[in-house]
Amino acid sequence: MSAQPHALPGHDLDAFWMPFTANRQFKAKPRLLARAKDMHYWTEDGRQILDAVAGLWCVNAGHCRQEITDAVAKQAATMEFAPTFQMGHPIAFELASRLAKLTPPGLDRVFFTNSGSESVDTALKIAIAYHRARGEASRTRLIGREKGYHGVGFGGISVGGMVNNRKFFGSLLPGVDHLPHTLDLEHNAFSRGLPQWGAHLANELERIVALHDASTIAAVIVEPIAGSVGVILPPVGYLKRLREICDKHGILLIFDEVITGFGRTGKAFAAQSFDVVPDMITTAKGLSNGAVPMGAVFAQRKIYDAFMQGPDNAIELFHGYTYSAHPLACAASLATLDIYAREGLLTRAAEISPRWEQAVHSLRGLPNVIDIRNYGLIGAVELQAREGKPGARGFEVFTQCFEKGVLVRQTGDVIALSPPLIVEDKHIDQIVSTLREVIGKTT
Ligand code: PXG
Repeated sequence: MSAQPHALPGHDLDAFWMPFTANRQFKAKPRLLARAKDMHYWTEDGRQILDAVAGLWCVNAGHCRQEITDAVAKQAATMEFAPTFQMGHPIAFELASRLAKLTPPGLDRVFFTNSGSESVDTALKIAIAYHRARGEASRTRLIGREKGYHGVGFGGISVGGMVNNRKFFGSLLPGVDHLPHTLDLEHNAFSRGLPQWGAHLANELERIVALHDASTIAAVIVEPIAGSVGVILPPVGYLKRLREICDKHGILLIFDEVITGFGRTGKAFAAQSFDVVPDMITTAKGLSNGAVPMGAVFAQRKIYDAFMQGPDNAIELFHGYTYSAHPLACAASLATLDIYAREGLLTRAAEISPRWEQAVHSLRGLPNVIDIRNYGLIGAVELQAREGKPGARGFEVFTQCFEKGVLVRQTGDVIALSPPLIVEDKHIDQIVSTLREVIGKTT
C-alpha cells in the first residue's frame, strides 16, 4: 500500500529511494519527465520543458542524439559486455586514443570509470600509489577545498567541502586538509567572468605545506570551477598560483573536471581555458553525453610510466571496475566525440559566452538577487536566503521555473544554469525571461 497519495495515477513512487532528493516532498508532488530531444524534455502530461542544465551538467550535445542512440543500439547487439581485466576490446583503446588527443599536453593516459565519484576516488588512489611507486611512500595526505564537490565516495567526501555531504557519514579519510574556498561576495559580487580579487587565497597551500611538510602530501584536488555548490569561479591567477606551489613541493595537482570537461568552458577542458596543466583530470558526464554512465581519469604519462616497473607479468595498479570501458559507454562516447567535433561544440561556449554573460547579468537588480556569476556556458544567480529558511526561496524559484517550462538547478539559494552546448539565442531568451518573471514574483 502506498503511504502517500500520488499526483499521477498509475505510478507507485514508494520503492525508489531517490538520490539527493526530499523524497517525501517529491512523492507528494512529483515532477516526472517522460522523453527528451535536443534542448527539451517533455513531462508525462505532455508539457515541453526547456533544459537549462543539460540534464545534470551532462547532456552537452543535447538530448537523444540519433547518432549516439544508433551507436549504443548497434554495440548492444554486437557485444554488450566484455571484461577489461586481462582482456580488451578494440573500441576501448580507440576511445582512449581519441580522448588523449583532446587533453592538455602530456595528459595522454586514460583510466576508465563509470561516474565522477569513481573518477575522483581513482585519481586520489593513483596519486598516493604513484608517490609510493617512486619511493616516496610518506606522501599520503590529500588536500581538497572548502565547498568543493568531488562526488560521494569516501575519498570524494573526505576531500570535498560540503558539510551535509560529510557530517552524517562518520569517520572520513584521515590525513586530509582543506584550502579555503574562493567565494567572496563582498569583493566579487556581480563579476563578469572570472573575479579579479582572490588569487592570494592559493597561498594558503603554502601554510598547509608548512604545517604538514610537503613530504606527507600526495595531491591537491580542486574543481577549476566549482559547480555543485552553486558555481564558484577561480579568481584570475588563482589556479596558476596553485600549480606553482604544487610544483615547488612535488605535490600532484588534480583538476576535477566532471562538470567543466567537454566544452562547458569554451575549450575541451577548463585546464585549457585557464592555461594551467594539472597532473590528472577527472571527468564523467559530458564524456558520454550522459547517455550511458561513464567516467575517465586522464593522467600525465609520467604517472603511468612510474607504475610500469617490476616484472612484466605483475599487475601494476590494483584498481578497476567491472564496467571500466564498458562497450556501450565506449560506443556512446565515440559517437559523442564525433558530434562534438563535427558541430564544433567543444569551443561553442566561447563563442556564445559574451551573449550568455550579457543575458544572465540582465537579471541584476531584481528583488533578492545578491550575485550573478558566469563563465563559458555556466551561469548562477544567487538569491538572498529567507530569514531562518535557507534554500526555501531557491526551491520556490526552481519549482516555479519548472511550472513555466524551464528546468534550472537549485542548490540552496543559488540557481545554476548550464544549458546544452547546442543552445540558441531563443533558448537563452526563454531561460532569462522565465527567471526574470519568476524571481520578480518571488517574495
Ligand atoms: N566531481 C564533480 C566536480 C561533480 O560535479 C562529481 C564529481 C560526481 O559525479 P557522479 O557522476 O558520481 O555524480 C560531480 C557531480 C549539481 C550536481 O547540482 C552536480 C553533480 C551531480 C549532481 C548534481 O550541480 N556533479
